[in-house]
Amino acid sequence: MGTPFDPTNDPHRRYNPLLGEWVLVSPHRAKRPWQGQSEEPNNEQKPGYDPTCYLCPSNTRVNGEVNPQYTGTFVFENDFAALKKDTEVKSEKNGLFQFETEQGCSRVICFSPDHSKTLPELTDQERSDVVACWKEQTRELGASYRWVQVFENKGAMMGCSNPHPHGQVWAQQHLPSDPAKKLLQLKQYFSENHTPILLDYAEQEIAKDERVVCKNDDWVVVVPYWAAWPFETLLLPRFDVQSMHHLNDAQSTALAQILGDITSRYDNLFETSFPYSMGWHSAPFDNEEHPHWTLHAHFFPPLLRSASVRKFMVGYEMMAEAQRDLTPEQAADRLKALSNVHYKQRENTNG
Ligand code: H2U
Repeated sequence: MGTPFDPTNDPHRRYNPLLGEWVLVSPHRAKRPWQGQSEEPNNEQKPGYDPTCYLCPSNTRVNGEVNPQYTGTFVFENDFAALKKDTEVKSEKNGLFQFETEQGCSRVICFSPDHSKTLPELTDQERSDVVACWKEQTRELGASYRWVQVFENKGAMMGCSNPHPHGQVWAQQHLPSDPAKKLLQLKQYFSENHTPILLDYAEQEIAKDERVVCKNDDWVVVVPYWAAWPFETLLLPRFDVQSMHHLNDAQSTALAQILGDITSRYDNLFETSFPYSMGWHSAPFDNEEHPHWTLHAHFFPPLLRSASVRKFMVGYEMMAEAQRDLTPEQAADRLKALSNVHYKQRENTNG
């Protein structure tokens, strides 16, 4: 017989009830040496305005259109949209060969005219304007499309094509694969427990206090028990709400505050602009009630050990299932111990 199971050291699998998938946790692997790829952290101070940036106010985009002299958020139709609203509706199933056309739209959302800033470096008021913009886009696109995906790719490591602070919104007629899986899981839990899983989960995480990174009266950020990415977090409301555009003013203000908190902690972790993909899951827009659904956001950041060493989701993860090294509890402890004041602001205050 081996030594008794130690979750901080021994391999185990954790269940993700949102997707019905498992994650392999191998904490002992965090100690292994690394001689692989190192990313080049980019800590260079950007100018407030970059004449060569496609997203800065009054600059000309790739397609020749000129951006207005915007002063807050600015939304435009993606010049290289992945989805088009007028694609002919068509589907076909021929044995193993099945397709359906998709109608939708993709837009770019500039968070600020200031090229040098990122979400954590904006003021609470400026972040509130971003939240208002997300709400407006969700409301508008939800009137025409079944799924509205608000997201942000931050940093070149996550495929972001431009350092200007921006995100995107894509909307489409069909429910994409992961939200479709999630919908089934959330419905299943609700039919068995008569409460939304994510409200139960938020309450239980707050009570346990093992994976909570930060919270305010309306929101909580946790490293989920089933996190796959090293410093993955889940941003949850502490009240019943299905969609982004249903947030009231106080809830939106509290959201702007906690967004500043978690993204500042992320940047403080390795004192670098922390890359991630984040996105919002509002309930599908299909004219049905969704009492099982709770609005939430995922942050999927790739960095593992430093500003230059990332987690690769490759071989085993591509072929079998997600795998992580440090435990979610260790990741939460690291993030929780950090200041929520952005390191650049501290440097400025300290002269
Ligand atoms: P990402 O950095 O997350 O890739 O988002 C930037 C988007 O901006 C990208 O999808 C679009 C790209 O297609 N874009 C334009 O629509 N017009 C431009 O002039 C440059 C970039």
